[in-house]
Amino acid sequence: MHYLCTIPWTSLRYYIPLKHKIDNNIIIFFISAILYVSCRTVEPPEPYGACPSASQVAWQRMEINMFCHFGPNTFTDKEWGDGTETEELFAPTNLDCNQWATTAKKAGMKGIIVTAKHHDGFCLWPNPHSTHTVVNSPWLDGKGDVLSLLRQACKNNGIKMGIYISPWDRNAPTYGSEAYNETFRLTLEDALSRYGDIFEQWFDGANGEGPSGKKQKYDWELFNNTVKRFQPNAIIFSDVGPGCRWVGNESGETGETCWSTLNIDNFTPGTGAPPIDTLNQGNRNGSHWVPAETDVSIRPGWFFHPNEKPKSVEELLRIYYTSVGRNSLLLLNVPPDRRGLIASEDSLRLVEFRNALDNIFANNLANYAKIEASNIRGNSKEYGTAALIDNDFNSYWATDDNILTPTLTLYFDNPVTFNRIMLQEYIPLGQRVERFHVEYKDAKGIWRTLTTATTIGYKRILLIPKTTTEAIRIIIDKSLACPTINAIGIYLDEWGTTTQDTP
Ligand code: FUL
Repeated sequence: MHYLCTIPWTSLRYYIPLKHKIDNNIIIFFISAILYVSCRTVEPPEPYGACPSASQVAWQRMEINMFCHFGPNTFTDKEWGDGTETEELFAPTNLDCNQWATTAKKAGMKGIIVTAKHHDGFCLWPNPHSTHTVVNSPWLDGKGDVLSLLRQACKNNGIKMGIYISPWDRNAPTYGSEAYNETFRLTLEDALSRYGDIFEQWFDGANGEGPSGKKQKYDWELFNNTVKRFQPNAIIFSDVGPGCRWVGNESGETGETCWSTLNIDNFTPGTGAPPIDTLNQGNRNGSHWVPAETDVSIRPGWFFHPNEKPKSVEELLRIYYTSVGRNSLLLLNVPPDRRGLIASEDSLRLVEFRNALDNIFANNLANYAKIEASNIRGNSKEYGTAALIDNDFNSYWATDDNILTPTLTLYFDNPVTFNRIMLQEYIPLGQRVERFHVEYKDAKGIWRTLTTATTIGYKRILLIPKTTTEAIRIIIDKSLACPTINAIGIYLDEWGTTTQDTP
């Protein structure tokens, strides 16, 4: 809350007729009048529509996390096991979760989600509700526990831990009957109660046949309630959340329009999910806050295959722009190999990727601009344009409630050359901007349109041709409520993803 206390105390006496003896009542009258006019409270904007929980905001701010697909498929060179694989197969020679966590940390990732149980049913931890687990493997004489090692490694490196547990189980004898839902609940309960805080529970919507040849009717309410009971702050991933949603593809492509809100009533993960396009773009004014998570692998497969190669830095940058840069969290899969280590090719690639990101975003040209807004909420400094470049997530530029199409103009003393524009909405108050465009002043001083775009959300990065100018303006063309923007960035990416220059 901001008070416009600009009372000229020292000069107050000049407002009072000097030839009169100063009467206390006159002073009180003047002070009250000035206080009334000057000390108006500028209220923050009301939240708009479905808004994120504190855990969802913290989750979104993680931006890039690591996915680790690891299990029997790593040893059979397959993507899906059929559940008949012997436990003997699981024999990593040098498993080191610390290496996973340090790699994630060097890559600037904030969390790791491991496939504690994939569709083949094998459990990477000693789950007492199954015999198809590490206990019956030769690894560490059956005394190993990947979740426990990962927990420790994450703790050592300040990384959060999440787990993928597939409801589809091609090994569980009860799969396809009501009894399986209870077995799955106990499995979840075990994994979620033994290893401390879990930031994300990943539910795969896949639902095929089990050993009996039958499919399972999943009790999603039971599964979600179990997560909520043991890990109340965990973000539950599924096609329809409730914590975050699948983005609808595995190629790293979030919709250019991407609302974090989604209508989820009467939908379920898997075949009962909304259409792929809806998952990709969300619903404008959707009933719940269910932001998009973009899961994609650094290699062609999810599991490690010796003949596959990791993606190039250019491909990873493209994925960054089409995921984080489109209001989504990037969950990048980096599969450990048969030793139980992330291959050096992959870890090197991740470090190169991180260096590229750090270089691109090191110099925010907006810091050198004079930024003017067509409207500032209550003319208050608190909601002024300084908030756009102060690196404080909780401060933001906002307009008066009735101003839905404001303009921000950035003036530079010397021309700047750039090809990326980054904007962030203050999502604790909801997602508001529906459409905007960007203009630049050409050498003749004429404003020209550079690009048009739709949603912003937590983060939007626009890729534009390389442009040199002394002024840029961002014009919000449509907003569901007064815009609340907490950051602006103007950058030059020399990696060459956009080479064309603006004439
Ligand atoms: C899919 C699974 O079938 C794949 O094996 C992989 O785990 C991917 C992340 O989700 O639904």
